[in-house]
Amino acid sequence: MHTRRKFIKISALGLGATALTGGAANWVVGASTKKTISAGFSQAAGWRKVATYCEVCFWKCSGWAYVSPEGQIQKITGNADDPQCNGRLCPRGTGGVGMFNDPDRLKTPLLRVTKNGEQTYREASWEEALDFVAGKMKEIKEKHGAESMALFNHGSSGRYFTYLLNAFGSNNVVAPSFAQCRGPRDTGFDLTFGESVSSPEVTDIRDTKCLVLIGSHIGENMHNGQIQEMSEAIDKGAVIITVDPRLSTAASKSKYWLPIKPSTDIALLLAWIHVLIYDDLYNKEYVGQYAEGLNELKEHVKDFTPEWAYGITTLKPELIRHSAREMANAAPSVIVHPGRHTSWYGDDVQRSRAIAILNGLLGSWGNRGGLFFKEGVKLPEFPHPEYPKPSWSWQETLNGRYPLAKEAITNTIIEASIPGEGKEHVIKGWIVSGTNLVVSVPLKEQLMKAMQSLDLLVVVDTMPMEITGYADVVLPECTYLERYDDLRAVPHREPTLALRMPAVEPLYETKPSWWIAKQIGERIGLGDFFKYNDLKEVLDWQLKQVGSSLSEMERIGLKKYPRKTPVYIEPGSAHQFATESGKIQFNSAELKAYGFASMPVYTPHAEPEAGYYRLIYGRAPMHTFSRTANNRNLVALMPENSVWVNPQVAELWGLKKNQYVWLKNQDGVISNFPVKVRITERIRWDSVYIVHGFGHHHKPLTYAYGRGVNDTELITQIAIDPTMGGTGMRGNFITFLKEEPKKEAKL
Ligand SMILES: Nc1nc2c(c(=O)[nH]1)N[C@H]1C(S)=C(S)[C@@H](COP(=O)(O)OP(=O)(O)OC[C@H]3O[C@@H](n4cnc5c(=O)[nH]c(N)nc54)[C@H](O)[C@@H]3O)O[C@H]1N2
Ligand SMILES: Nc1nc2c(c(=O)[nH]1)N[C@H]1C(S)=C(S)[C@@H](COP(=O)(O)OP(=O)(O)OC[C@H]3O[C@@H](n4cnc5c(=O)[nH]c(N)nc54)[C@H](O)[C@@H]3O)O[C@H]1N2
Ligand code: SF4
Ligand SMILES: [Mo]
Repeated sequence: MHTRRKFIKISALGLGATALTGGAANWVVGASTKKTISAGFSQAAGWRKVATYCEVCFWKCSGWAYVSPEGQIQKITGNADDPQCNGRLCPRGTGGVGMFNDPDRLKTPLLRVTKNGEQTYREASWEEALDFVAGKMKEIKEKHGAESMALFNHGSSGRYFTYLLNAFGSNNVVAPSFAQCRGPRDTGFDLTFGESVSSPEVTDIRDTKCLVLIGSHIGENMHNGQIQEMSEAIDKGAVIITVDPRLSTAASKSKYWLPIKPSTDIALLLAWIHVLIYDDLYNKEYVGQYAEGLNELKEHVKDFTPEWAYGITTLKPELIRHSAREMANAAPSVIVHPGRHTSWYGDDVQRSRAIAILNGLLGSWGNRGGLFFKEGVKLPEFPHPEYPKPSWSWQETLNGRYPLAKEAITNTIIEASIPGEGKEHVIKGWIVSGTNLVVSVPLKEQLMKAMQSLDLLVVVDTMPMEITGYADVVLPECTYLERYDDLRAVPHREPTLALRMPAVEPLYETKPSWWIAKQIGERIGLGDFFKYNDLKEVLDWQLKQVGSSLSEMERIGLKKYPRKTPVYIEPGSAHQFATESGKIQFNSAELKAYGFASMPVYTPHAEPEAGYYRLIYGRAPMHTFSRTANNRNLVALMPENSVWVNPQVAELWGLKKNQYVWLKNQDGVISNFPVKVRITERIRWDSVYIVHGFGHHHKPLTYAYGRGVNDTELITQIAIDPTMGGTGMRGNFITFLKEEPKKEAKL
């Protein structure tokens, strides 16, 4: 069974020699051979300025692509009216054109075939590829029910396939950006305040007097608006407190750096809560009016003194006290940042709850310089028939686990795709769009087993990423610079709408996802759900409902709308939070009802054995996950990752600067490739740090292949959060191999 779907290296096929040559030529001359689209308006140099929003990460900065009369995309800049970027893009957004120019892009649909007993891909027409997908989906529906189709997604394209699946009769839609990312924080804040902090986060950093970052490495985590606001706040004298085992960029700009022993944050948070309550520093008026459960919380944290926390976190009691006092001095203009990637140690909802409670004690939500109330433009949905009601959905794949999961969990959908005796709810087909599961989801063996068991695996991507090698059908999407997409309508401080339109026509045989989803839909009898010829019709219709039009948006790119509701709590108002009682929950009845601790508790986690170091990972400013490792504009800024090692450790191991080593984890898994050693005091001796997203092992990524190391392959242990299924990935430990390991020892 395990050889049913063999991994195919697209490059090994000598595939599309002509397409590849075409690619190389286009890499040099851009899109000059292609017709450009006539919308937009003239610049002095004859360049057109075309409205877009960035897809290099999910901050979605609004910007302009400048296109020369020859049809080349010359540059991309930020839209000055956009409060999310204020006219400035980050290095990744500026380099986004490298996605369009990438010579390794997917160029035509590909179909898996067996030739002389060997599995391979052949180029296919869209007609053929779409017919194949539609045929298989119909078959799956007849045999197993529509619910047996699942979608894995990330980014703009996921929306159209979500719609397709909902119309088909399935709501098994899942994204690693929940269980592997923001899920624990969303759940923790939801339990406490009745709502999550959203994306972009509702942090009022611009006007804060004190910003507390707990493992949130803003500056390397390059969320544009946050960074701009953070430097504005620093200029205005804000105090930054950073808790990180590594001297992050943010830590280097901080008044207090708390180099915590990794995995012990909850002890620190409990001690901070203790100091705020027992030293009488919390915001009494706010807590009295808006929160409940203070007495229970006070009793709960009685013994969690800074001295107690010192023994766990290695942070000096005075440092804990002083930093707590700084927060209280700044309150309510203080933010204990909720973080974003919060699936760390398996008790992450508890940690996020502690962070939420601190914000509650300080009175930050609803006050200037704290967390604000968001508002967005409500766009009506384009009319469509009612979705059929699925007879089961992702909740059933939980089998009674993770009762607080508000979104589907990647690993349970993967698990549900492996048939087993007595398993009632089995997934038989996947559409995967905009997510490179092989690099983003831990537990590779489980993933491989699931992919081998499927009846259908469709991958929609722009690049030949690892995941494409497992597909039955690969559908090449055009990049964000070559397509219309849904309007950006995310709520934030100011309601805005932003448009993405094509700067140039799609290169090669690539197509936008809205078109792909519609084509599949029509082939499986769902034409009524796609009653438009072009997404432009949908956008124009939606815009006209909110007093604009597509032609206006093509001209301005971004439109601001006046707020109808207050940004902060109006003085004296009886504000109700979105919890059941309307009050902030220090002691969560909901957690208690499910048998979980109703207030945060500290639990010790596994420690490295002698000779091993905790593997921690994060971001670099010039890359996004694994998606940019082949982008020629961005690799010029950072070609590969390195492993950060403390000088004491380097000395112990005799490691030299820039030496290449292989990493081996606690389960004997060895990295596919060697990685450069960076010796630095900026990391604690008990941990090593690597930037996620490198070490690609798919040869068609001609630049990224073999450069650096992939953290995911070394994450073979996960700690699952029992409340909502988040997969904590930081309980893995590595050691160094100075010699190249024997081939058979590798994964
Ligand atoms: N080990 C480890 N694992 C992690 C993380 C980590 O730090 N370390 N981070 C976690 C976090 S925070 C998150 S949010 C997830 C993110 O993980 P994913 O959801 O996998 O997100 P990306 O890495 O952005 O997805 C990249 C895929 O999208 C494709 N793509 C890019 N643009 C387009 C497009 O326009 N259309 C289509 N169809 N495809 C496109 C890329 O080519 C690539 O295959 O990973 C999580 N997993
Ligand atoms: N440039 C760039 N920016 C990005 C992204 C990107 O790919 N590239 N991705 C975006 C996405 S989707 C996300 S989710 C965010 C993720 O970014 P964040 O939410 O900011 O960060 P994390 O990945 O959780 O945390 C990384 C930091 O945690 C520290 N750390 C590790 N273990 C511990 C610990 O036990 N305790 C504490 N206190 N700190 C610890 C690490 O040293 C590192 O500095 O970044 C976003 N921004
Ligand atoms: S923060 Fe950077 S990569 Fe993300 S959307 Fe904005 S410009 Fe693009
Ligand atoms: Mo994320």
